[in-house]
Amino acid sequence: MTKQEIAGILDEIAILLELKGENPFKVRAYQAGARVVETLEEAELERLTRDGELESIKGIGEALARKISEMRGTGGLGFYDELKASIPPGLIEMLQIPGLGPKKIRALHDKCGVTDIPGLTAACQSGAVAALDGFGEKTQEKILAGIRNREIYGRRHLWWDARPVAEAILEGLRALPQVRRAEAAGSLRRKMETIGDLDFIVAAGDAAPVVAWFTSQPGIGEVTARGETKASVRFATGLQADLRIVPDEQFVFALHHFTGSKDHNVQMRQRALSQGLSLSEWGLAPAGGGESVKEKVGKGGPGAAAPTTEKELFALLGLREIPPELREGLGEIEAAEAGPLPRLVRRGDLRGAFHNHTNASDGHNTLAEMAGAAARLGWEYLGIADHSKSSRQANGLSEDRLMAQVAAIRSFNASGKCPTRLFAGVECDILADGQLDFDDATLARLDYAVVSVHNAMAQPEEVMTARIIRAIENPHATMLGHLTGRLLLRREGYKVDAGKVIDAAIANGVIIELNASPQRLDMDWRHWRKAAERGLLCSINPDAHEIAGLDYVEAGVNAARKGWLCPENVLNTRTLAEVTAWLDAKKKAR
Ligand code: DGT
Ligand code: CA
Ligand code: CA
Ligand code: ZN
Repeated sequence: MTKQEIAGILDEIAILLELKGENPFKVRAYQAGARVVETLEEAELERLTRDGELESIKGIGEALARKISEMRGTGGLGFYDELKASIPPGLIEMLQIPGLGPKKIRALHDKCGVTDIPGLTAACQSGAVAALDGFGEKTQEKILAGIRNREIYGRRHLWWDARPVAEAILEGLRALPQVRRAEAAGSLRRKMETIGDLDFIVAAGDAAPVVAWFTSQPGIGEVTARGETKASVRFATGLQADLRIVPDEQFVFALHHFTGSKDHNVQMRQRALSQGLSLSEWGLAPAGGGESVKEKVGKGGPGAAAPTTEKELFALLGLREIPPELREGLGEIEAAEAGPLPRLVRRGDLRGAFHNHTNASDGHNTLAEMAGAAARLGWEYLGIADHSKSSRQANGLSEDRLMAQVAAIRSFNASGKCPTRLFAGVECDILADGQLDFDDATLARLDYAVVSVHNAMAQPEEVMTARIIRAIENPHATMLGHLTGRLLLRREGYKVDAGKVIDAAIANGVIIELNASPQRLDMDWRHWRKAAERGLLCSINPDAHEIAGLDYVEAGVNAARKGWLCPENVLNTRTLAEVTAWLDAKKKAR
């Protein structure tokens, strides 16, 4: 365990002891111990532990010394585990409620019998908390508000929603005269589908004005931390943001470190160590010796070749540059050692998109409006895929209405009004038994069909898997829509065996879509690398229900890049002629 981790556990022990109503002196001893450990250098802590001399330090007694040695030696602490297990987990969770400390929680437990947050909510609503000594109406209100906020603050945020917030901050930071470089790091930069908090790294000569600017932005609900070179804020939406300001020469190291992921960082540090180097957020320096990396930085040795870009940083460790999207500790370092990484798909590679709705079903724009928007994006083609009749909640099309739309599309193309060519398709429901919502004769009149599950989502995994595979085996199925039907941060997907569905899609020459709607991003990027290697073709589908929805392809491209997809893995990077030929070949194979 690092000294920070040890200090963290000691602090937590103090809180848990307080929660149990232990002697305040004992509580304070752990808090003091945590402060002492924090101020030690790692190497110093190492030596003291090894030589059994921890007790020689003021503030660390025999019992504490034994516990620190145990944590250092085993990476755990039996005492802590037992302590934690002896307290109802609901009480520990209550610590997250703003304004509720261990003493108050203890009183609520002893006098109201509260053991968890739902119980506390009920006690507040009944007025029992207000009646307690030392609580009152005001405190009761504050606790209820804290419980509500905890739910909002604890939430993650869609990348799509966090991005504009981050861009505005970044723009503002870069405009400050003190700021030399500024970047967003963390999961936002890695293009994760959801974001815990924003992380900004800034190189600036004078940090104070940068901190002052950052903590006074509109929309900030609370400044949760403010230091000389860092600050944290929480916006009214619950989204939080961390700022770190570093000297120029540390910028690239801080940017790399705080971009993460943690797994990627751990592997990078191991790689550095195997080359006799120590990599950290501060720099790259020779490993070993008593100095901390922070002290060694810039003192010569291999690390003296100070990189100013991540490309140079990777090169110092014998690696090609790794795009942030791939930094998940999933084999990217091995790949970057072996040679250049694949040329990942980019938004500019897309020449059209297939899964789009119009106001014929549940979309908001007309065929012509959608086509016009696609033309403005420079797209060569746009596939229309409105819902089929069983999706009544989405105003799904009957055979007649679908055929009327096909006729409208054919005449729109023939009119020459629009440079973007429309394809006539459908998002056809996969019925509960795996049959499609339209018969063969109807489907045969279309250019393609996206097949999707929209009902009977609670089927057991085996049933759902067989159902979807049956649909994939239908010769009229061109691509499978949203594999799991998940809605990020809102609804789990239905249970389905992705591996078996991928096998079936490859065997039948069926595409699986990467639904690019920012709250879907389904099939998940974690499946794509292996699936594409085995020959699965992807289509990045915006599932647009209005003109603005076409832009969702950007979120889809993010996920595709995280899945190591290259242009050749994605159908809608192909030209109109290539796509037409592909669809024709698929029809002929029936
Ligand atoms: P998030 O905010 O939950 O969406 O995910 P991240 O990846 O943005 O995580 P965050 O904000 O906690 O930290 C930003 C980066 O800083 C993280 O990706 C890697 C680095 N980092 C943070 N804590 C640690 C740590 O304990 N060890 C290592 N190796 N890196 C860390
Ligand atoms: Ca973050
Ligand atoms: Ca953070
Ligand atoms: Zn759908």
